[in-house]
Amino acid sequence: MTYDLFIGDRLFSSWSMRGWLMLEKFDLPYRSHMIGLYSGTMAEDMSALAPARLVPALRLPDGMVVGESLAMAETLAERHPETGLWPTDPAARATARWLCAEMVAGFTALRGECPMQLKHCWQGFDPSPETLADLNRIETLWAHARAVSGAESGPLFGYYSLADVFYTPVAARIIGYGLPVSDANRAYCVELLADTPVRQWRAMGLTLTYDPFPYALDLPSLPWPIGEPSDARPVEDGPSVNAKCPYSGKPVTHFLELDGQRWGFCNAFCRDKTVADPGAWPKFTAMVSAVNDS
Ligand SMILES: N[C@@H](CCC(=O)N[C@@H](CS)C(=O)NCC(=O)O)C(=O)O
Repeated sequence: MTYDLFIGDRLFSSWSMRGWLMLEKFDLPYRSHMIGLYSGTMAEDMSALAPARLVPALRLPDGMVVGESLAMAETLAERHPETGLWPTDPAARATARWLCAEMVAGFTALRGECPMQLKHCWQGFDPSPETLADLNRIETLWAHARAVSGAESGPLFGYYSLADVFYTPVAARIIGYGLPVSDANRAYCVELLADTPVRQWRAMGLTLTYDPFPYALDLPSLPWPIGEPSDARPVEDGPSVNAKCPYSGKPVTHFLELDGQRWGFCNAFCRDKTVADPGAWPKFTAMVSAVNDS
């Protein structure tokens, strides 16, 4: 049983990120398929999924297609009640549904003014009063969720649920545009973004380069605040310390250099996602530690 998930460019497609987290965070089996959001091929790429026309879209193992993130979430929760996609407590579950529905329907100023991008932390961004009102509303909803669940920090309902999935791209906007929220809510945002799957999503997004960069601002930017600074860089040749790719076990063909050592991978994508954030990949870090700590 495997789901097919259709997504757009990872650095920018906030809804795709939600769709992916629904599967990845809850250990549901899936294959990802990229749709050309910026390449001009979107309509053609989506044609087999009609009438779905936006990403994400989900194809169920029986071939049925579901569009719209909230419908995907409900479908997965119904099919996998054991996974805890929604909180188990009825009051928490109702509140989580409310937060997700309001995310889908609302915050148009924030969404329009601060498109999700996972590369820059813009400095000196000046949000409009409408965006500040959206942020205020989001903080009110998060406080309400915590009052219902009793969770003072961490996931909104005490353990990771669809509510955290739906607000992860909001966290990326708060951090990426330096938007004003309470210290506690900033810490929650950083925690969401520091989660290994989110780091992996971002690292995969960084394998693509954009010229011009979508949604660029004429502002200085700081490095993304999550993940260790690393001097990893792609290199043309080996030999590498390892003969087999840490991800697939296949012979290595693509190489990176990190801290004076060369490491190999079986394709450019896996090499480049590792260059983007080496610490986000447990199979890579375990391989490096096994060699260097022995
Ligand atoms: N309401 C939809 C929104 C999906 C959406 O807007 N996706 C964007 C990418 S983040 C998209 O497909 N944009 C392409 C377009 O508008 O043509 C959902 O909840 O899934």
